Amino acid sequence: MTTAPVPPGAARFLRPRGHVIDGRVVPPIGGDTLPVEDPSTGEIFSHIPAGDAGDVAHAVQAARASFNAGTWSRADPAHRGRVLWALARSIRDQAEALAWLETRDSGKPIAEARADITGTAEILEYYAGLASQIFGQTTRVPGNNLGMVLREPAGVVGQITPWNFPLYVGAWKFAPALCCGCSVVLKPSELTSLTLLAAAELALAAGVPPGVFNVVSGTGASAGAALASHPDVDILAFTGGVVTGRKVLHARADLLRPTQLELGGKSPNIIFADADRVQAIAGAAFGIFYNQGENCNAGSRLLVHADIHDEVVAGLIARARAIRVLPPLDEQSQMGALVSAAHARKVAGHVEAAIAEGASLRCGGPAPRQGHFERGHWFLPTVLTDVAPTHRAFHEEIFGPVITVTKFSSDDEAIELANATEFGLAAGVWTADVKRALRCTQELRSGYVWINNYNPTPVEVPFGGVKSSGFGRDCGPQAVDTYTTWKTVLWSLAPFEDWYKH
Ligand code: TXE
Repeated sequence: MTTAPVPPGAARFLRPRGHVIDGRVVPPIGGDTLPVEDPSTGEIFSHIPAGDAGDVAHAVQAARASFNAGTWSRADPAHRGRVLWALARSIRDQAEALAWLETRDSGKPIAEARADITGTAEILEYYAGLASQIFGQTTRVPGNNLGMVLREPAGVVGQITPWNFPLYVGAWKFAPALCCGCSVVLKPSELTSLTLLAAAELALAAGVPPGVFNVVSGTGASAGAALASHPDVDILAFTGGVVTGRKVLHARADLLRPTQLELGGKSPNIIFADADRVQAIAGAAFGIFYNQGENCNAGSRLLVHADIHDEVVAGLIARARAIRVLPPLDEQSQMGALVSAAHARKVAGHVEAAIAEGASLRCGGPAPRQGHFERGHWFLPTVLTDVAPTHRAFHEEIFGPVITVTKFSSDDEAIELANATEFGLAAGVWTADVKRALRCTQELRSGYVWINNYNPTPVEVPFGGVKSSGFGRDCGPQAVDTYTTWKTVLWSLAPFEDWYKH
């Protein structure tokens, strides 16, 4: 085993001394901390500040003051772009340290953590370029008026983020918000806060003014709920589970304030009989097993044409068994540990329920408690076949390395099965037939469709869902819609006409 060494820069961010509020590292008001566990060993290797409503109020106040002061909100967009570019550069410079921290915090393989960090820099670079490309509109309107429609930064933005791609999905939120000139208060998942606390410090060094990018760590019930229900938060953006998303939306409804939600899914990955089998099997495996399946767009429901079902299942099982489930810092690791004991129990419960309902466990399940699986939260790549649309496993998000396989016999049936879910985040289609592919893009009810591909989510194009997967979009120019508001200015070019003159 070749274990990635502790990179020199990691020590600086390993034991955070506080939240990052108003340009300073601030210890939590209550003085409490939360333990940070290495999911692959169960070792407590750090502590993070346990923020509460007081810390959140402090951060929101700092964000509001910085927004009103205009140091960022009214700065030249080109300046904002240069600062975001400098932050991207600093993240690239610290890439190995950040990847190492991400791996320890989340349990994902070091190779995948490195991809997250590179992706984070790419997100920042994209929004650095976009900062000067946010245009309003002008139009002549009746009465010889000039209508100017300005795009303005939306104000103070609250962001609540998950544990599966901590820094990467964090950047999906904070990069466009900063690009637009907003001030941000971000609450990372209490399970994985290290890299976002680090990013807030790096942002300060890169030139983001104090108070513009604040990170407050803490539990969802305490810091998260306080942020979601804070009356001075203009926009709230959330990525997480459906149950929490609903709570956040209730809090925001009481305030009558806009909200963006990305809530995961139960995404179908459809293999038609004419598909390139080798590629489709590789895509199905990558679609579900990347990041231990802890992926909102995981291709968790494989739909396979009956004629090729057995061949695809055999190929998938071979792939699943070949994945190297190793300690995540091992350079050879292709799958790490699940994020927590509670989550591992939940995943195991889903698999047990599926078997009880008639599914066949073809490979995988909880890892035997021996060797490097003795401690930590391990689950092997799992394939369940004979899964019927009536089964819970067909409908409920498992969020682990578990794929269900269901047969279909016609295109109509494939599309009907694909859409038979309350979610609508993503879908994959494997076919050599252009017409069939186009029909799927039109009829699949989801925010994302991959054709002969699965998983890439480049920042240039929007990401988000329909139905219970949420609304609003991360990424692309579309994210600017979340973090800006329109202001209409009507400028008269003619003398004012007195309505009461007669
Ligand atoms: O996420 P939570 P959990 C799905 C996945 C997973 C399930 C539960 O199926 O098994 O959700 O995961 C904060 N007010 N996804 O419970 O709770 C919390 O601190 C405000 C899909 O770990 O949704 C964290 O920062 N905030 C998903 C964030 O919400 C609250 C990624 C997300 O955690 C809060 C993660 C509250 N009352 C899980 N309670 C995706 N879309 O990718 C918690 N939080």
